[in-house]
Amino acid sequence: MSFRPTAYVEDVSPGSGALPPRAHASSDAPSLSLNGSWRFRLSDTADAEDDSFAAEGYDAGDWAEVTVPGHWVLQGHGSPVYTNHLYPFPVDPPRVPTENPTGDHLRVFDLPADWPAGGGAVLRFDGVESCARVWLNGTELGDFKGSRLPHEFAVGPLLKPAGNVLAVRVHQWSAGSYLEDQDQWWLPGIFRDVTLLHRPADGVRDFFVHASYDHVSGTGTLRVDSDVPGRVTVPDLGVDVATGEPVTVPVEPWTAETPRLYDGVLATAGERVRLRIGFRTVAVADGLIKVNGRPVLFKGVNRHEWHPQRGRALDPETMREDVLLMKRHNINAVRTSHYPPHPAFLDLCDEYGLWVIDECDLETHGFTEQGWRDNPVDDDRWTPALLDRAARMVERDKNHPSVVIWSLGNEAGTGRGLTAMAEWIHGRDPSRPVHYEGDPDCRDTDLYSRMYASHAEVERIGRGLDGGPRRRRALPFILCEYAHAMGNGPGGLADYQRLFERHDRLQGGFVWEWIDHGIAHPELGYAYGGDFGEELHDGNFVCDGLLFPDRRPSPGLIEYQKVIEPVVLTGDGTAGTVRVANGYDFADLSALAFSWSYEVEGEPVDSGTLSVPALAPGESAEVKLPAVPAGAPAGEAHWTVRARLAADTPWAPRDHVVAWGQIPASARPVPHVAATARPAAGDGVLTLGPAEFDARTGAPRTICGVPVTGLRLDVWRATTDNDDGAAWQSDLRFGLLWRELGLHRMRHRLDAVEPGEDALTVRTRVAPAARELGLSTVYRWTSDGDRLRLTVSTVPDGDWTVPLPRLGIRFGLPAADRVRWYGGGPGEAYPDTRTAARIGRWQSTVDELQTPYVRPQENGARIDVRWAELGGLRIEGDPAFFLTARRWTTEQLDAAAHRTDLVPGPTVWVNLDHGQHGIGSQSCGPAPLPRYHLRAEPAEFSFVFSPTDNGSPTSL
Ligand code: IPT
Repeated sequence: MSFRPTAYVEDVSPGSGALPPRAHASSDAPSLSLNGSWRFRLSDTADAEDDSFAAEGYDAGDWAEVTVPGHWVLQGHGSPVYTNHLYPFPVDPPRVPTENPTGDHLRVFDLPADWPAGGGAVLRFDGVESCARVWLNGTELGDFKGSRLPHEFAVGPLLKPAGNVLAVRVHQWSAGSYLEDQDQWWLPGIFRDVTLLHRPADGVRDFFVHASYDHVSGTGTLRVDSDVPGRVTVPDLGVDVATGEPVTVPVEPWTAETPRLYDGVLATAGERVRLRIGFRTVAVADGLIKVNGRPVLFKGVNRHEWHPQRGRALDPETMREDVLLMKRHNINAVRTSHYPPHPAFLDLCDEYGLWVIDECDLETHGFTEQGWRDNPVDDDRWTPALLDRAARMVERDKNHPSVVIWSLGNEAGTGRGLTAMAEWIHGRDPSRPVHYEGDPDCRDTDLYSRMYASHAEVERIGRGLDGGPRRRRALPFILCEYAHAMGNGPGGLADYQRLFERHDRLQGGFVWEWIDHGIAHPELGYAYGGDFGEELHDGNFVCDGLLFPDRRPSPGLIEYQKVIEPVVLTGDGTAGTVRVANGYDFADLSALAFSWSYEVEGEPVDSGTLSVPALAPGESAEVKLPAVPAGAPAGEAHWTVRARLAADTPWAPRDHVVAWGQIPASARPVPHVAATARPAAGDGVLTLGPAEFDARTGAPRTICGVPVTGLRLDVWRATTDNDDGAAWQSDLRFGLLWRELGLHRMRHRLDAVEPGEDALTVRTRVAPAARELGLSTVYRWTSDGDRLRLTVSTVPDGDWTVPLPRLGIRFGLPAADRVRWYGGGPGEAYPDTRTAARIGRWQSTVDELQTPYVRPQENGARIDVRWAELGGLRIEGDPAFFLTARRWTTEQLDAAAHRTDLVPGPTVWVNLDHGQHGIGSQSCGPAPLPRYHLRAEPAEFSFVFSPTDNGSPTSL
């Protein structure tokens, strides 16, 4: 028998046999989940011939089993493939390769004993990638494409009380794959729920809840249109009306900040459907996106569905965890990049309050490789498939108050098909604006949207100086993607936020992206592109989230949380007040309780509550701070003011900190060491106060009794994904420039060791091979007999046009575990990722200082450190410094591909940095702003070493 490709797989049509799309609903009609263990057989090709398995009585006893929902490639059958925009098959639409992994799925089920005799039944698939053909009891129901969209089949007459055989053939590749070229793993399978729904006679079919809010009168107008007439009741509002009939009543509006939902029921003769009604009105008016008459500021994220073991087959707990994490981190908006999510996710957004841009399952990015030639979205043959996708999204999700914007898709170029989708959506649901980023002319859209625009460009757009077509100039602006959260970063978030706050037209943005798509791997920790031997892949570009794959927040999320906090608490310490600004769009501050604490050297001296008026959105006030607590010790002091939840909310308990600010109260005394000790020469050794030096090299051997190795100037960092930049970046990519210059292999030439009257001076020149530029570096050691001071002076010579990665010293300690410091914390911070660093006293361990980026890279610096204690040494900085410590060298970190490559050595390597180059977002977006560049300039910085108070080995 020769191979014959299966026709429907390569057909541009959306499929055949499925029912028209309708609203997702929960009703009192019985249903039967068909999730669970299914019989499974994998073939290499989509062969038209062998469909005998679908027949009743087929014996699948020797087949494997898979869990539905799930992806077979994550269950031991075949393997995942990651590409960003490249199609992992030849581009010849709508044809797909002969090698087309095809999973036959079989499930035998009985109807529950109480399954109603009358009525019909519908079989629903909430998501299957990428194309499926379905049989029930040997009868073919049809086939479908549109992976992240629901498909239903009428099956009533085919059902039997027992022994029903459901057969589903799933093909990894299909014509639909050309429309699903999102930047993510290709993961075939039945990855969302399969459900059998009883359909009572006279049951609800499709229905559309229109619930608007008039902010002038404070009333909501409700009208529920239904294919099957019935009645609509909302007990809390005293509403009892016929479908199709509008009713206006006083209501509390729904917003993401105040997600008021009213429970209701739509009842037809045969069925009762639960309604969760949120009254709100979305409009683009006066060039702004307004909800309930007020402009909104999106503090958003792009959310792909991801779980490190289950891929895109998310369980309800994981979805809830995402929503809770978002709410707790001050995020107020989600773009469902780049496909409609599992329907339960939108229920959670309604309930907890998140603005949603619901995006259609459409991306044809790979056609960019051929200048968009043959792009399906500009080819009329594909338009029915595009319209089918638009309708399946809108019809399924139209009753969610959280969905405020429809998005046509992502990165699909431009074309008539997109216009057809927009026209259809505008006609079907005029109550929501339409978004699409890929058309700079905004022909089909109601907002101007961009991705990864630089700060400067965003500012121009904010000022209305961006020009462009007339239609676009009148539109509000969002960044549907910005701040690429790949690896260490993103940098520059605070600078974007200040622009959004300053210019009305800028209505915020959506960080790319929510979570790293790392796949849990027994040997590698988390796998990324290439780890499954893919012939084409895009490496760790798939790990670019604010959460690590296990949903632990990365420093980027902590930074974002601080940058977007809804209350801004500021002050410079001169006025004895704190300025409190309400940054909510709808809520006043009555849900928050404010407190102050007065800290000296990071130790709380006194604390109390602060009474703050219930400021309206946008309002601010100067609030008096108390008098400085009597008897407060001398030293650097701060007021820390916090805004906490005054009561439990559904998303966080009472006392959860929503916002905080620090106000300096008195400055830090600079550490001083009198240079009274004199270097003394011994047997190959120079002694100065508590330190011993190699007399020949001037390098310290012990400081305060602690052996110290390799102390020297250091400029290298293990380049971050943002340092390295994306391959297509036309701007300077610092990581490459640094390596080209040789900054990762600096040589240290010793010029002089000069013991003097009151100092030991060591002169060096630090420079890379093959280059004329270098850093003349002088180490000057002084001591008062007990403490040791190192002052490093460095002067660049040659033509330094490139900033430095870092500038400081590094050295090795034989042992260190516990770390204490006074300065910025608790987490990592760099010059443009430092907003969340709070000045305080912190403790950690060397291991916990490490940030577990999936691809190892520079990480873990603590900023603004005044003093630190580790390994028996106390180190004070003049000025404050960045502290990094780890059990491997920077070079080992730089060479590692996965966390499992990092093997702790016997030495703890400590970096004390005077400066660090900014982080930026160049792994996809702009490099750090010039003000965060670490310019090669003359610099001088000091460290004072002394033993820790309890410097015994046990406290190391
Ligand atoms: C942008 C894509 O829309 C998104 O899916 C993701 O790939 C992101 O980039 C990078 O992680 S497209 C960008 C290349 C402009």
